Amino acid sequence: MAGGSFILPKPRPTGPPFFSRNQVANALHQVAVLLELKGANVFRVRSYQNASRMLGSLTEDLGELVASGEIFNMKGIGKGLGSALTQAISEGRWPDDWIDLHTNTPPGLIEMLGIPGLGPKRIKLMADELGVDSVARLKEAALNNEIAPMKGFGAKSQQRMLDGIELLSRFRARRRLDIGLRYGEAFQQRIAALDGVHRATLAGSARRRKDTIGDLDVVVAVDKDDHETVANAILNLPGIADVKGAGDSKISLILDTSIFDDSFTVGHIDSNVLDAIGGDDYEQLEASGTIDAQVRLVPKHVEPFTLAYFTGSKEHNIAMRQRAIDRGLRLNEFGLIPEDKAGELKGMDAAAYSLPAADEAAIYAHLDLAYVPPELREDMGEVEAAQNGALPDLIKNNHIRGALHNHTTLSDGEASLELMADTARKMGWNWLGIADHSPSLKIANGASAEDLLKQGQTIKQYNAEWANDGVDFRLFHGVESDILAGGKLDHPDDVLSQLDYVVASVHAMTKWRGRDELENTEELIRAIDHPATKVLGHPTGRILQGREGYEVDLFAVLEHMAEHNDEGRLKAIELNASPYRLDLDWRLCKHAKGLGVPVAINPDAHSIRGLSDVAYGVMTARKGWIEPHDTLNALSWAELHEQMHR
Ligand code: DGT
Ligand code: CA
Ligand code: ZN
Repeated sequence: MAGGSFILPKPRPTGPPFFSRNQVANALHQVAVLLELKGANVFRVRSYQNASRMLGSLTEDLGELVASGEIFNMKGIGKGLGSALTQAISEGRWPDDWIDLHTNTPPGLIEMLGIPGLGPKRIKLMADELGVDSVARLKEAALNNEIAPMKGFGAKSQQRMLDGIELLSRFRARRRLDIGLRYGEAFQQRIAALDGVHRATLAGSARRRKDTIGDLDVVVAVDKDDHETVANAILNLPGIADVKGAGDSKISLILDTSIFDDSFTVGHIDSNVLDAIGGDDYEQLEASGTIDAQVRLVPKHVEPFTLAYFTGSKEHNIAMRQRAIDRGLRLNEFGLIPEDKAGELKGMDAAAYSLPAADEAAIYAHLDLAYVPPELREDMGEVEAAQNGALPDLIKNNHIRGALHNHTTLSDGEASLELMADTARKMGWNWLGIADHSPSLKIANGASAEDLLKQGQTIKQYNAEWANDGVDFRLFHGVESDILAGGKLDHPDDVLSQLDYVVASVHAMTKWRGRDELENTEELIRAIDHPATKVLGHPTGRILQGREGYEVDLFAVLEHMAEHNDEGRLKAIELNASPYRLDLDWRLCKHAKGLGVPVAINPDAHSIRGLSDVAYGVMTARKGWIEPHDTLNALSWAELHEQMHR
């Protein structure tokens, strides 16, 4: 079911049709759920559910069906529903009883619907029998063991509710970068397309490519005369679930998934990642999710200052403001203003005396700094580097020539070796590394030594054919070896020596999370020391918004890897590019770079679509000051081959 919080969407300003098919299907679904919460007749509930489902899979145009009256002949749409939909679509008004249902349902019950795996029936039961009417009350009741004894509930389902509450609160607080960007870019594009908008830019942590996003910040350049019309148009965009505050220059909103043109899906998720983020409930959690957004409208000449300010980070801003103060200037979201001219004036009045800036680069230039890319604005030495001409020349997507950690149908991947190679070639890559799971990892269908070596033969054959045909593309043959007890790898040495490389990674998370940092660090180092190991895979095992990684002293690990590299043995640290991981953390990338440990940006692709996750790795690498020559990805296959077999 497509998402949406429990709010009836506002009509779009230009109708009919005033609502999209998705919005109507969603509204019907909400009504069904609210009716069920109220304890309404099951047949009534079902008729709304059926209508919602029917609309969800409708191929005809809903607006036309309504206009022609054809809607009344659709299966499952009676006279009542037909009139309700006609009124909504052609007049932009939801039926009064739907609105009443939304207004009269206690907000605490609606909040409980957000708990993964908890449906209206059981919420009603708990409300009736225990007086549980909010998530907070539910948590209290579960902790007091009041839920388990209820008929049809039990200890297991009580625990699951507690887990769900924990998941929900984490999920509410911040969202992963991929999801935040999906909302942010959709919202930015809708605003940019409005009449009167010169420019709309996604700012804040999304622009800085942090691994998780609190809320979205959008800065919009609009002529003063157009502020009001643009502000109104923004309030009427699809996907706005609620308005928290609205003025001419600042709007605070809640967005939901109806902002997307297509219905919201999360795609394939690697099974052990999925476990950590809510399992089968995850998609529902995401589809009914929301994200807060702040929009700032400013005149064109002020916009660079506003954009710089709301891009942050707060720490970077403070460092910049201090630099301005040292030069007798006041830096804020309105301008860069000489103190002697501004005097007692404040805000926009003072900004009338601002030094001019056509773009952000001009602001940096006024402060004798080179332009600092948004990803670096974390007060991690970027201001000093910008002063000394020492900013890194950051890696970009088009520097990526290949990646080493990818799966095929030999283990738990969805695509064949051939299809993965073909896709990589079509992406313009120069090489691709295949590293399927090793035998111990049964849940990921780890491949036997025999099958692995057979895969190696196929790879040799392909490579020979390409060499023959003058095709500048090669496959590398590796394995993602589970790190076993004592830091051992998962194949005998005579198997490993036939491969190009090993990505050594930890998967027995329960065991590793139950041990202390010292033991984990020692075992990791032992696995790294194996001559076949070329890459340390997802170095902490963290799943963003899911679970913490195991304890490990990555500084010690990196220093140890640096010694190997100094002595000519390739030991790279993975930056797992899956947006669920982004592990190595960006903060440590800079450290790896400083030590001369190469970073391997790895999509950990389990499908052809998964290969493009490398883009999130590039974002994180940029945030970690990584330049092309700090990675394995920017090498040609010949260069990489040389480094691996040195
Ligand atoms: P988030 O939303 O938690 O993922 O992180 P940000 O960085 O987007 O932070 P947010 O949304 O609170 O504010 C957006 C930017 O506005 C922030 O990066 C820097 C700027 N800003 C907000 N509050 C302050 C402040 O008190 N002082 C300064 N100098 N800048 C601030
Ligand atoms: Ca923000
Ligand atoms: Zn993998």
